[in-house]
Amino acid sequence: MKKKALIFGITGQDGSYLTEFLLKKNYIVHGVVRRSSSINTKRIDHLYEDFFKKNKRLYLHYGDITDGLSVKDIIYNVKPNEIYNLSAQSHVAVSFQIPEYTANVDALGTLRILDSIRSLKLEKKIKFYQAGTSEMYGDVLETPQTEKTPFNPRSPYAVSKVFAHLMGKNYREAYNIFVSNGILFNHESPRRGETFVTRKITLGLTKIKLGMQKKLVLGNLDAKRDWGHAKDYVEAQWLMLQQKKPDDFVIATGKTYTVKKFLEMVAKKLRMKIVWKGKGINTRGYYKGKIIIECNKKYFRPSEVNFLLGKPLKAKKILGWKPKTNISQLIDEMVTEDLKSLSE
Ligand code: NAP
Ligand code: G4F
Repeated sequence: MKKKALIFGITGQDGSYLTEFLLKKNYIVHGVVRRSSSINTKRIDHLYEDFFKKNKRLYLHYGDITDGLSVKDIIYNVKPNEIYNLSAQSHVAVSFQIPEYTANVDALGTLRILDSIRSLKLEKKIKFYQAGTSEMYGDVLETPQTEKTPFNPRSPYAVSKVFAHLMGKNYREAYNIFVSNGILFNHESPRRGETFVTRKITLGLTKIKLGMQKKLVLGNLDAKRDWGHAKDYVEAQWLMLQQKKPDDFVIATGKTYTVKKFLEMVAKKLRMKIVWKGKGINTRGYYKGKIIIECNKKYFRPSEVNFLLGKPLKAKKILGWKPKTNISQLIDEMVTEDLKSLSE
């Protein structure tokens, strides 16, 4: 019997890589797509199978994590072996503008899945993965961050994810449900949303190089992040559900860079020499004598997470996982794909 997986958030960056990964492992994959006025399946269109095809391996269902009825109904009808909850309002800065919605999706959404598993009495059948985040460490209380580092969240997004993480742990202890929480540090790819800083930089600098854009306006260039490749990180999500016992795991590269350094590495790949002037919000980046990088307070957060650095030792020991892609390979791939899509 083929294993069945159900992915909430299948249309997102991670959802698309996880779907590819599971199909290669011979799973039948079901995914939840939310209704929108325009088509939002771009990242999985290459995997789409005709509705009427026989022996299909990918099934899409309309649903929404804020709608408890659809969540329960889909779980009841699919009865998967594994559920991956990747759905989220995942933009930290946006979570300050729509905090109630963010909590509804990211915190209560997780509870809706957990309680559906419980009330449908599927505790023994389903293993559940919850997409937790390094943002939960917030204003970090220890470096590097491990599974034992206390959480100190700094945004409505991160507070909601702490709720989801703890609720997962509670359902594991109270109802014996197999719940594994990932604590994933930033992971990027050519499929990364265009308003996250790495993609904003690769796309922005590529457009500037091609003469399609004049300036790139950013926020805090001094923040440090531990950046990996999404393709590597979905493998860790799967590995967590292949264990005998549920547990929580930090997934990271163990290396951290400033946003400014990331930008410099992208510029180098594009053979652009940037000359910096000024500091903090007054930082300016010049290319061929013209200002191409500026900072604006619009892109600063009311409370920032200045520094993140993960230690994925437990994942290495128990899951046998380690990152395959370094930051230079990640940047190469992102820039190459942006150059390709902009030249088409
Ligand atoms: P993403 O690209 O923003 O994808 C989020 C997914 O959630 C999309 O499929 C989105 O659908 C879906 N979604 C949003 N609201 C929903 C709702 N109300 N009902 C159902 N689905 C909804 O995020 P990602 O980068 O793939 O990340 C996957 C998960 O890992 C998220 O939970 C994120 O918070 C978490 N995480 C990400 C990182 C990272 O660095 N990427 C690190 C740690 C944790 P649409 O396509 O329709 O918008
Ligand atoms: O790319 P970012 O928006 O990612 P952030 O806030 O770290 O969150 C991402 O990673 C988390 C894991 O740690 C996920 F849980 C979350 O869902 C998301 O995927 O910002 C990275 C850093 C921040 O310090 C931000 O202030 O870049 C800084 N930054 C500077 N200028 C900017 C910009 N961020 C964005 N989005 N846009 C800018 O113009």
